[in-house]
Amino acid sequence: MGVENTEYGADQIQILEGLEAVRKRPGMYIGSTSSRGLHHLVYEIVDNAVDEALAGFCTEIQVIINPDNSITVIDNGRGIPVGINHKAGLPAVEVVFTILHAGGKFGGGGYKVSGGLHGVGASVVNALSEWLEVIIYKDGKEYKQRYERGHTMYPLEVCGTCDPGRTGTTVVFLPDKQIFEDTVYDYDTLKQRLREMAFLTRGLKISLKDTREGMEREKVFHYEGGIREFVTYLNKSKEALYPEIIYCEGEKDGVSVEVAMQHNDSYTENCYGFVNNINTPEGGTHIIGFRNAITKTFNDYARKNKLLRESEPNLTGEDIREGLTAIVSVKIEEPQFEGQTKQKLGNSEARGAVDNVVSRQLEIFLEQNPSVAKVIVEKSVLAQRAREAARKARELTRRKSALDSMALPGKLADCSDKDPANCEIYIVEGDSAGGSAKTARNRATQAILPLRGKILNVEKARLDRIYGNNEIKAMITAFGTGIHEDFDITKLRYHKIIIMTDADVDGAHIATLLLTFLYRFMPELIKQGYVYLAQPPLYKIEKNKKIWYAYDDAELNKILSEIGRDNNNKIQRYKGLGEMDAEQLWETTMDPEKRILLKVVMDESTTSELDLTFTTLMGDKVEPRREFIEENARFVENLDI
Ligand code: TSJ
Repeated sequence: MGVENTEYGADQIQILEGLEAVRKRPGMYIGSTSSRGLHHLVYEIVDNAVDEALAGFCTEIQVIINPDNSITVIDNGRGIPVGINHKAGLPAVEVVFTILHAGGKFGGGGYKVSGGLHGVGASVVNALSEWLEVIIYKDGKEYKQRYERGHTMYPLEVCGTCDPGRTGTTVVFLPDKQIFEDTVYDYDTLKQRLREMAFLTRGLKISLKDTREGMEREKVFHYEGGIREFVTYLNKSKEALYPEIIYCEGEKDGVSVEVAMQHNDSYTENCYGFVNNINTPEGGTHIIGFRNAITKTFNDYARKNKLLRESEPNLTGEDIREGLTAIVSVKIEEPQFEGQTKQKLGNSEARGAVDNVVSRQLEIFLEQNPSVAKVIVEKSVLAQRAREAARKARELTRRKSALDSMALPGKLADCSDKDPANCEIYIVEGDSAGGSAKTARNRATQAILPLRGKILNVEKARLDRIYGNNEIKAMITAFGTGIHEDFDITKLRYHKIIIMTDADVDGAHIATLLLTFLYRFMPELIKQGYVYLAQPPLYKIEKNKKIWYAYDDAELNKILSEIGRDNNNKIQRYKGLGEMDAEQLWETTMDPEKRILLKVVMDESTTSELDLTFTTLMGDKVEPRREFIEENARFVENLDI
């Protein structure tokens, strides 16, 4: 007894201190205790099962949302080892769940590739769960252990037998209500991330099942094509320029590289980097390596095959990436993350590895597919010319504003306060609504910029046309930030940019065109929370000289049931902002004391999905666009009601 038990006790103390630290400062380990952190717990557990798949021992992962919002994750891998880990004096599985930072390396086979925020380990999930149970199927036995808030409830036990061929790990956990602000799982959030994981792990079948009452549904993700299918998926609402998906795969200096790409007929670049299955919105060395490789390879090919005249300059990376959708996925043993949010890959060997793998294989692909090569080079040459024209247009506007330093657009009714923190600008659809807004506004702090007619769809126009567009020029000069390489957020003249459009489908469309412009050209404005949508009312109800406004049908019904449904009611449905006079517009939509504003937010955890939603909306295919408008509310969060 003696000796071993004492040591066990000492270990236990250390363990509890470790997990106590996680409970004291959960944000340090999972980023936040908001809904985002809550979902992170699932990804953390699933990541461990995906590692088992990457090691070649697991083909299927099931994720189940249980009726009580606990989560079950089941894999058919080898099962977490149950033998005693001699350093800790505990079964390996108990080490995994109770010792902080215990990775998946149990002697020898160091397959585990842990990512940035992820890979902090199952023990963190355990520490932040009211309870967690692990069941392991191995050697014809079923092993089980339970923990509560990180404390082991009983030694690992054999609780039954199983088919001798069966192996796998099942984890069930209930996130702790003492830790998380909100403990209700969102099916769509999990669905998006699990789909992404399935794309990134070719052949792995991942299913998601919601068993909560009234929400029952299920989805299976299984892509034999891996990231090739990911690219097809991202391009699904666009026209591909050629049917092939260009695919490169290889390994160098311990970095495994996988790249898939295809151009579409749009003008924007959609390249996503992943390191150990985690996306890197800030890019890094893997993305630099990819860009170097395609710039060099396409220029070499174009010169060699006389697709570019000797007098013409080289294509830039930007020219070649116009309309390019690409996934760059690397796996690396010890990733170094840099940058403000630790989302940028720093390992220099990743640059060389991606450059090398892509250069060699892309060159071969281009030699073997000359018609595809020609289409891409021709598109790039057009992009080069448009870029040159855009540069000239920009230079013109820059020179103009240098001559006349306050060259604000003529249509802008500016506010008098000069402190941006106090100031708002309303971007208003149509001249008549713009007129009412100008009359209604608080001249000190509210500026009005009316926009006329159709807003240019920046997804469907080249840069020269975009910079030549009057509405867009007016917005750029009014905001004051400049654009492109000149963009400077500290020069922003208003801390609220409020889009005010009619409360109908056309209005929603105009709002999304404006959001698309902001998202593509000034994403920082959205990221830093400066962009809002105004919410004009849908109905005016009048009875005995008293007036109510309703912002949706539910509110209309509520008001009507309160004041009584009778013939003295006058209900007006507003078809547009223009139907309101200045006073009504102020009262319902612009008065900071009474109005509803929706803040536009951007969830960066699944960048590719967000981007898809925007581009789907702007694309040619009607059906996805309608769906988007209906789901539009997903982009925005309720604000100061
Ligand atoms: F970590 C965890 F608890 F969160 C978790 C781990 C959760 C789930 C759902 C699955 C897993 C997991 C771990 N699945 N498969 C494994 N495999 C191992 O831990 C394992 C098995 C055998 C060997 C070996 O060398 O024989 C090595 C390892 C790492």
